[in-house]
Amino acid sequence: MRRSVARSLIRPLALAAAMTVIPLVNATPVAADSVVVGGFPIDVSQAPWTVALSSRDRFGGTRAGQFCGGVAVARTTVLTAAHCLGEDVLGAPPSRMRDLKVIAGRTDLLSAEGQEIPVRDARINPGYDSETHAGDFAVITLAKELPQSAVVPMASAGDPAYTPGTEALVSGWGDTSGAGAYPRTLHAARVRVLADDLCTRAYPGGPDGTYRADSMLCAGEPAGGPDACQGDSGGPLVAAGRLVGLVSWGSGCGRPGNPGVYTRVSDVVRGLGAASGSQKRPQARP
Ligand code: 4AZ
Repeated sequence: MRRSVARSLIRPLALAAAMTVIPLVNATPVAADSVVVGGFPIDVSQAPWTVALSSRDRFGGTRAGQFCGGVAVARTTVLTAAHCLGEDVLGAPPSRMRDLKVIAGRTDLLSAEGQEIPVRDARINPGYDSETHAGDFAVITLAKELPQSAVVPMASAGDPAYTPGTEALVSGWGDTSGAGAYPRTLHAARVRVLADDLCTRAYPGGPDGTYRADSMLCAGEPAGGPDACQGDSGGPLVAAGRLVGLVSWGSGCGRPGNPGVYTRVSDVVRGLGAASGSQKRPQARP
């Protein structure tokens, strides 16, 4: 299996010292074998929870420093992928980044629409496994509130939105061609939640990662086509009005037999519940 874009683009923390690549710039292009990342342009008002993570210091200003996606789940809380905030990506821990920002309410990265909000705090899931990509989420706290209309609810375990066959929308500023065409404006693709089976078979383990049904979600079209791609990582997959996934990894983009793999949001909800529960009720259990 060829090296996945996710792994060639954004390496885990553990390998930080070995890698100095700058995401989006040195990325290995996805094979030119007629990959179609069949999305379409949208206005941010159609998916107002979609935000861009930005650092102009690190990634330059040509695309407003955009390097990953994110999603607003509360007025000051944004979720993204753990692999977006690795030291190999940022060149430093997120807490040391002086211009790490979340851009919200903006369709065209180079416009002045919406707002740029500094990151007050960023926590990478301590359980993130960079080998399998399990637990690929991080929680960002914003220095300023977003409007409530920009917030999307998270789908908990058992939510029917996770049922295979459910239509879902993935949005971001990532590669629209599979060959390194990064748009200035927000795009989306219509995909379907797929049976875990399909991803278990596509990703049984190996250099690309390992599909784990308890913490990952499989989505795309079985025949290939619409898919998330490089630069979309951390961004939202929304089904039935609720957040079910965060763009995480996959082998290439839009290829038949290689669906997109998303962080399963019910697993994030569980993780967040455990974290806040242990803070609030340290000795609550008898
Ligand atoms: C990436 O590198 C990436 N087609 C994101 C999603 C997918 C592949 C790669 C899924 O950010």
